Amino acid sequence: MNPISELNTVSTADPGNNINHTDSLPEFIDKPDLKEKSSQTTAANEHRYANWSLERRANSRADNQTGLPSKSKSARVVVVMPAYNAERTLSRTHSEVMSHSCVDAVIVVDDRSSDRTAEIGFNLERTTVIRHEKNVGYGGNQKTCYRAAIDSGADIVVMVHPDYQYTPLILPAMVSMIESGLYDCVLASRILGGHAIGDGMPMWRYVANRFLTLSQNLILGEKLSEYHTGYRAFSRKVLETLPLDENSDDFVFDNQMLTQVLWCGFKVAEVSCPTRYAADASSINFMRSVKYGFGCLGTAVQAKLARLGVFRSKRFPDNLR
Ligand SMILES: Nc1nc2c(ncn2[C@@H]2O[C@H](COP(=O)(O)OP(=O)(O)O)[C@@H](O)[C@H]2O)c(=O)[nH]1
Ligand SMILES: [Mg+2]
Repeated sequence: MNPISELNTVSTADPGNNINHTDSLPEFIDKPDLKEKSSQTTAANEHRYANWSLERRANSRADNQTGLPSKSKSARVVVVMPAYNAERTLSRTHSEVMSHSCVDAVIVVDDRSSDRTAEIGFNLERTTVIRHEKNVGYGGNQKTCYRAAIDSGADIVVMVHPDYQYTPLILPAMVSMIESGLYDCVLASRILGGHAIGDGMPMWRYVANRFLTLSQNLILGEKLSEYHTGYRAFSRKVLETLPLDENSDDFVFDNQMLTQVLWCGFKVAEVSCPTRYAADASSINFMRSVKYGFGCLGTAVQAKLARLGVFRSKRFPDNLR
């Protein structure tokens, strides 16, 4: 299936941005009306968001004072957000992402949400909204994200969940690690630094994360602090190389993609990332997590067997090792 062929796609007002990915305005959007509703929603929800990020931001130095190299115009940075029922948190995530001068554009892919995610996205600056005509799942959503990012000319692509669970404040650090040429992929780790439980990660999730990570490290011979973060940066080369269409359309896509990154020998870095577990952030439920966990183990075993030559896999092809 090619999800792109099943999309309604939207290009938003996009000053200074040259995304030309899509053009047909969707019938479900009436622009003036949406603008009004969107600002109402934003105002109404303003007080609901946890304030850790804003407080931290007020106390932090501006992006151009951090000592990081200033934005190299040769690298186009596109942030992609696979969105599903994210109306409560999309604007906040977006505004913090866009507060960094290193970001050129945002692509929001709405996987046929039942809320106003797409309409809100449509009003965000330098943002392209792509709306699936039908729900294809989290992995299918990311396939669209990466395809659109490549089409838009991205050199560096950062994927962050729009549920405001991961702070956009470390985005420049992630981008600069790729921009340096030292790494192809950067993972924002909730485990590295040891703050996950203090940040509110439920104990059962923490234990499952640690168990799966240990298992995958042992099976794959790697040494990552976690394989399950929803905040990752990739070089264009990674996205052009990986056979992403061979992966699931479900949540295990993330794990399969990361295993492909390792399979191909791309260099992976990790940075510590605080996480927020608030009521307005989404989290997959226990049963879906169990399915995800088995999927992760299955992915690691599959990669190991492919490496041993026991069987051939289109997901882990010999020519990419
Ligand atoms: N396409 C799709 N995306 C989903 C679905 N459920 C959650 N998401 C999105 O997937 C991302 C991760 O889901 P989330 O529930 O936050 O998982 P978490 O990693 O446990 O916090 C979020 O950006 C959600 O918007 C779904 O059923 N379909
Ligand atoms: Mg979440």
